[in-house]
Amino acid sequence: MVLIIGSGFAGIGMGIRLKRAGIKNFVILERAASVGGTWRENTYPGMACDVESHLYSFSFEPNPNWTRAFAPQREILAYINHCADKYGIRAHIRFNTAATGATFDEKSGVWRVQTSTGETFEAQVVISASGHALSRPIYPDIPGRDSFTGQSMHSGKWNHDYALEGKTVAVIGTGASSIQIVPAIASKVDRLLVFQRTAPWILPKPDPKFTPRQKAAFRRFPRLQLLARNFIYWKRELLASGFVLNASILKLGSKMAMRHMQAAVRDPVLREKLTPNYTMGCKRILPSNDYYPAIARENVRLVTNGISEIHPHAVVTRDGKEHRVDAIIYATGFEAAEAKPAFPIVGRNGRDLADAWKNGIKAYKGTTVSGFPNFFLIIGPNCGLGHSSMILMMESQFSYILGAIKTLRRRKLKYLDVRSEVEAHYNDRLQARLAKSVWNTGGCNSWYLTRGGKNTTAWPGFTFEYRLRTRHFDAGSYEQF
Ligand code: N01
Repeated sequence: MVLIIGSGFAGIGMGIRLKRAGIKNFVILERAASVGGTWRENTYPGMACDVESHLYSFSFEPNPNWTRAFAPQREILAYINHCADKYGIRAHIRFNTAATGATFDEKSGVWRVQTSTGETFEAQVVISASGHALSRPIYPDIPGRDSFTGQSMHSGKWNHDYALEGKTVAVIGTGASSIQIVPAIASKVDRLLVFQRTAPWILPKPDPKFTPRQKAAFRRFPRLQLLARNFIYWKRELLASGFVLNASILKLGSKMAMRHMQAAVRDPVLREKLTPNYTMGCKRILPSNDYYPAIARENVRLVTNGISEIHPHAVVTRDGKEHRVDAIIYATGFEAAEAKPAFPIVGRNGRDLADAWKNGIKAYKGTTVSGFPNFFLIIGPNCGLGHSSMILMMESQFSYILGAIKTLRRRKLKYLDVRSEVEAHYNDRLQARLAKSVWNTGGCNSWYLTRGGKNTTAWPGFTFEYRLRTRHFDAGSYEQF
């Protein structure tokens, strides 16, 4: 049996690929009551994908009905549900069932996975599709945070019962989530204080609505949609050249971003505050047409003095000023570079994955870890992209994992375990490449890096390179039993 953990894009997509390969004996564990992963959990106002939906969707399931170029959260969630239904994946899912522990039995070559419902599943193959990188919210370590008596919420855990109308609201953080939240709530609240530590690079977002005629054309001529997808794909790969080859495209992008900001913001002091002080691309480049106009509104203030503490009714900045607020929204991101397994995963010789990762998460091709046979990660370490759709990476991994499962079956093996020297060599080369990338050299701190400065999240290349490397399962890199 194959056991998949998680029913977001990764788990549903993997299930579809297994079914299409004729493998029907699989179960998907889902801790919640419905599918969707990050697109189910994150429901903050203004939430949309920041990659165009024609690309941010499965290659085998184009959707001609996207209402606009960058679809909102509810459409993406509906798309995942549609995929689960169309391909008959729902019947394989055990809802409200979280994995709580997994132990490999070397003798039988079987993983025993315990769940929150008290069951134990036995599986030859375990696939972690639980989006370990961006599913656990981070709250900043600000003194007095717990003393706040107003409403606090994280962008990833929005409280829809709290009415923002007429309130004075603080948003802490100016990353991908914040720049979507701020414009969505600026006109609703009485006053909005946006606490910025580092200014983001923001580019215009060409986000047209698709007309009924365009949608009909996509339906009638699927090749047209494929053409649109390919155009977006190559445009974005061009951007990757800036990240990994330090190509001049980022200089061009920086000029564009500056013009974009200056067109919306007239106040020179505010412009100064909004000007990033690091190389574009070092942090995720954000697309938005409405963030700068929102920041320039009368009822919105950009606070850049740095937060020193939080009082029961206020956020206090380093200049000693108390900013009284009714609510604090933490748009402060997720554990990514420092992500640890959500539950104990015990491989060969009783070794825990948390222990194997104590000096930072790492894997071979972001998918397998030496000592943890027949255990696969989707969007594991160093699979993240700064420029394109994560679904491209997932689909590459689906093929690679399927190749491994087919090898197990064809060769009648108990298990495959990536050779430790292969994994080490892969990571040495990866880190050497990353050392030259804009994430490591661009003069910023970001969630791509651990506190010690190691890049454990980003893929240092083009997505087609990763596709080529994962196209065939390289059984020779694995110990076979
Ligand atoms: O989190 P972030 P996010 N005081 O880590 C700030 C994905 N995503 O939730 O830059 C003040 O990017 C921090 O400041 P600094 C996407 O991959 C995708 O926005 O560290 N500020 C930063 O501004 C994205 O990259 C979509 O100085 C503090 C912010 O909090 C990832 O999720 C949409 C602070 C955190 O930004 C995470 O995005 C949304 C403090 N003490 C998100 N501590 C798509 O559309 C932290 N900050 C696909």
